[in-house]
Amino acid sequence: TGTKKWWKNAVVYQIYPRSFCDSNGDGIGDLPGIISKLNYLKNLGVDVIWLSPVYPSPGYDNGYDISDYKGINPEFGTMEDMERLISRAKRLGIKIIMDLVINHTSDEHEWFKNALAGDPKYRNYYFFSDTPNNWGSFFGNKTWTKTENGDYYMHLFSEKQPDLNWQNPDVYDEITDVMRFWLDKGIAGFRCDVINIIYKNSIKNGRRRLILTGREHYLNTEGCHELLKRFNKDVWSKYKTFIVGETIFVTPNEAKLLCDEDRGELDAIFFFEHMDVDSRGGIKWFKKQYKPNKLIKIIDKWQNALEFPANYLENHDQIRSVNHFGNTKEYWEKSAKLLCGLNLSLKGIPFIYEGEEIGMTNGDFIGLRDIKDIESYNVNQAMKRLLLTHKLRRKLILRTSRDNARTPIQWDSSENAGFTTGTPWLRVNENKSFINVEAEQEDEYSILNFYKQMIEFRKNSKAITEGVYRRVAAPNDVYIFTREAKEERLYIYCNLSSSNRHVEFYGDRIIFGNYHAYDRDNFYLKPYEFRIVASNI
Ligand code: TEU
Ligand code: CA
Repeated sequence: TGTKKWWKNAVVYQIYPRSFCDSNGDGIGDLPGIISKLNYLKNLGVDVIWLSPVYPSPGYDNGYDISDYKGINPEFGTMEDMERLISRAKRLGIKIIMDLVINHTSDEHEWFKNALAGDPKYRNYYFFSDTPNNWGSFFGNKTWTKTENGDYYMHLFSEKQPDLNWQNPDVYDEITDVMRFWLDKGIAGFRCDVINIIYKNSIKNGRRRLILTGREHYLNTEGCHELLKRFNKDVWSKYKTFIVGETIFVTPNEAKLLCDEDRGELDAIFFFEHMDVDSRGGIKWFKKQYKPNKLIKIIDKWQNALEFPANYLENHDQIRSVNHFGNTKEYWEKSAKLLCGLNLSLKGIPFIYEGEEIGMTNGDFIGLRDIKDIESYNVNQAMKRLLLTHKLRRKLILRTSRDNARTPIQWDSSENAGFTTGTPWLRVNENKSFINVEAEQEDEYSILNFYKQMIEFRKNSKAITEGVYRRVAAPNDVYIFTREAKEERLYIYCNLSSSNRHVEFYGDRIIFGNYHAYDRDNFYLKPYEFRIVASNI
């Protein structure tokens, strides 16, 4: 359908620069560190890098609070480093998409400073009011902060992230100019941060809710769809871009309006429903038991809903997938490979988060002092106000904090896992002793080598890159689906449980899997077994 887009067969790898690789010993990952690992990524089979923000920022939300959209945070390097990264990656056939955070800026951005100084032009870039509304925030803190002038400004995230007023045409001009600035440097597109909440219809009070009072005024508004159509018409369509939107709280129907091809808005979207499969009442800090059957139902629903979903099982905001949906004990290796196989067999574009390819797990934090994330800090404050004990807050936060996915990448088993020669900004997990790139490169049966083989398999399979998706069956905790193109039909088996599961046998010959011996007669899947079976059409 439509012109074959270069990104349709791509495998995307997300880099959270702060935690990827430090080249100058200050304990913070940086651009030269990323450049030093481009061959590693090429070797893995990566086509596109999604680079989390590297713009100047006070780092309150680790770069998702931008103070200059056209610069590079000196902590990560220089503009020359960025240009070198783009050109070196290009030479290796790797494209880069950058993180576009345009729902809000940092409160240290020039625009906000001018607004605080009373400049009316810049005050209208944001939301100021003498009387705050009753809206809730994403980080559990207040949504309005008082200025020295006695009025208030609105921020759906932290108080250092004031929301931009997208009803203001000046904001449109500023940000589309930013987009062109980076696209002209050879960037291949953007991952758009919380893109479906940027247009607020009004800042009137909302209906009181448990989660995000006021969201009816800004979630998936018509104004947002109009902006996306204009971004596409005025900017993105003039370059061969790939645009993926981070869209929170979307239903399949709302998501279709954001990314179906004929809409002329986004190319793909990240939905969240599977991330919240074990969230009690939609709040990830209060977990309920994870049930594989529920995960299967959710993934199947989204596979049927969207023409081209963005598939992911973890990112810099979520806990590690092997903790979330796999097993970190006796089935650590098997379950990490199963999750790889599942993610890379689905219809759509697969995203791999840095460290996922070696089976990195949640952090091994000792106490709340080890946690750096502003979201965790604010949630801890909110829990204190709710009189939760330290012991309970420690448990709830350590197991869910976004820092679980932000521990330094484990390149080898040396003191700081080869991430830095200095003091790492966040605690390195002790399991770097056996979970690290170097060890896994040497082990033919490692998770890393399974990722390489699965990415290679996927690239050579028309059924997976272009085929039709159809769920075949979902016996208890097992997900069986087909991917079918003209010349190839594959049956994909995923046993998402830690026990043997008898299943109906379909297909003719096993061509890929995460176990080596198969029990031919009484057919069953072993714990966390992943299996691809080809069928003669
Ligand atoms: O995240 C959007 C968001 O709502 C996150 O807070 C996420 O949903 C939650 O932490 C876990 O479910 C984006 C960025 O990915 C995140 O890193 C930023 O903190 C946030 O926006 C503000 O820019
Ligand atoms: Ca550094």
